[in-house]
Amino acid sequence: MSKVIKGGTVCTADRTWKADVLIEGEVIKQIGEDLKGDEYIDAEGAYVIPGGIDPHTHLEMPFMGTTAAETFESGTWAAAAGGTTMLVDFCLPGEDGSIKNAINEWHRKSAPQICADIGYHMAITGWNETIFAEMEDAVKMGVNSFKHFMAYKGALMVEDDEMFASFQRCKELGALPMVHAENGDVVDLLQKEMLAKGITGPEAHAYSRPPEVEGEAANRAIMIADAVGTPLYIVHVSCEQAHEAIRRARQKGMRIYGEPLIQFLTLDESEYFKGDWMHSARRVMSPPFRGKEHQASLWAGLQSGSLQVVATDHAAFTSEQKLMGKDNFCLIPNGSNGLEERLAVLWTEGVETGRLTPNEFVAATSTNVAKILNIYPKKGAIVEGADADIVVWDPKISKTISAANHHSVLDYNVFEGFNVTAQARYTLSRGDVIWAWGQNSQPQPGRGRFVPRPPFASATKALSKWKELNSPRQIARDPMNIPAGI
Ligand code: DUC
Ligand code: ZN
Ligand code: ZN
Ligand code: ZN
Repeated sequence: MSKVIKGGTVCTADRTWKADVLIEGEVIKQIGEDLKGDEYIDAEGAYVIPGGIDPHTHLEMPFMGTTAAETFESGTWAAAAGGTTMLVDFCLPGEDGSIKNAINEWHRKSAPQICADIGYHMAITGWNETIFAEMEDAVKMGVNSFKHFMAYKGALMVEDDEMFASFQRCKELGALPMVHAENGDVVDLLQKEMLAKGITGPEAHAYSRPPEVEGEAANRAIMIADAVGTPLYIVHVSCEQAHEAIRRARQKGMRIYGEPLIQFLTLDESEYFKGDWMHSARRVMSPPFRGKEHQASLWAGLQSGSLQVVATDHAAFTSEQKLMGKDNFCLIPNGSNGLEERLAVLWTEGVETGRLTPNEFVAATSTNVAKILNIYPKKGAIVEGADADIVVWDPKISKTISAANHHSVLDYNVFEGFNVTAQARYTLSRGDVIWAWGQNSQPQPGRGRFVPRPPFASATKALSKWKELNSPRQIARDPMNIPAGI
């Protein structure tokens, strides 16, 4: 059975043109004019874009004494309703510390539930010989990115020497290191200071995680990556200080990637100072929302390319779960929603305002993610042979975001009341329509698949330009790169 997406305007990361898209089975067969098929999907008046890929989610994640409420089913279903056809979720090692077991556990939980495709990143939360060895197994299992928490002291945080060693291992394996950049020691100290002063509410969350602690950690991680000679992906970039570090490193030739969140682009720190405990607690995430000047910096980064993708860090905790921290802000489970809202909010606040072109929107929500995470052009592209993960994106459907009609299991929505001006008319996952606006679509758990991501080919010159010019002895440390005569 073939299908034709008919009469739309195909919009990819690099161009926009009127064309039909013919799908056969799970893949795109042809793109052209007046294509014929067994079935037709109406795209008149709409854009035809690659399905969104959210590079950063936490579904059913055990965290801070509880477990994220969004399930693999509800999360992937909410994603589909919002035009996202794949997400990349973070695996956390369990009590035994095994990476391999964690991946198998994620498969066990996710496989029967997922309505859309999924990939994994792996968290490195300690360092020993087993982890070193199992990182290779993880890569063989299709997980080629490893996240390091520089915060959450006493729980998930890794030390600098552990991070250095793990980055070296990533380089060896062709895997991408990632960091949660916040100085965990300083955060820990500031949290204690707040509590000692009797400031126990969610506003103290913002006070205890100022932009400087993020900027410091981003700089440190970048320098460690440069010492190793590896690319680095910095998750949830929220502020100018971290963005500035990324810009500077990129200018020197380093492959540093930065991921702002849709929440950071559109919600600011005033959310913590409304004098409404629950309102603020629902918006507690790390890093926290920032001032408007930081938002301007993030938008500028997306425009200029110094920041490449927009994610959600979707980690959904119910109001009841948030109450765990009612007497102590340090115990409020960190996380907020965005999986369903990411595309519509970015379109409304980015494209409708003229900050981003539709092509830049596609790059940030899909294509750049696929490229950086090494699944392009199977995902993130509208080209012949690619998976038919496609969204018929209708810029004329407006709606008001509300917990009353979202698909998340959350009892609130941090974007409550936002008016968005575009929606997914249809969402296709590998050729099947899994969501149709206004047509009472139902989730199809178990339909989604795990997408293995292969290791990267290493660049022959992974070191920064600056290092090449100024530090021959440092280059000599890399056995692959010993200049003659040194
Ligand atoms: N930050 C959050 O807000 N939630 C989950 C993990 C993280 O780093
Ligand atoms: Zn994080
Ligand atoms: Zn409120
Ligand atoms: Zn996260």
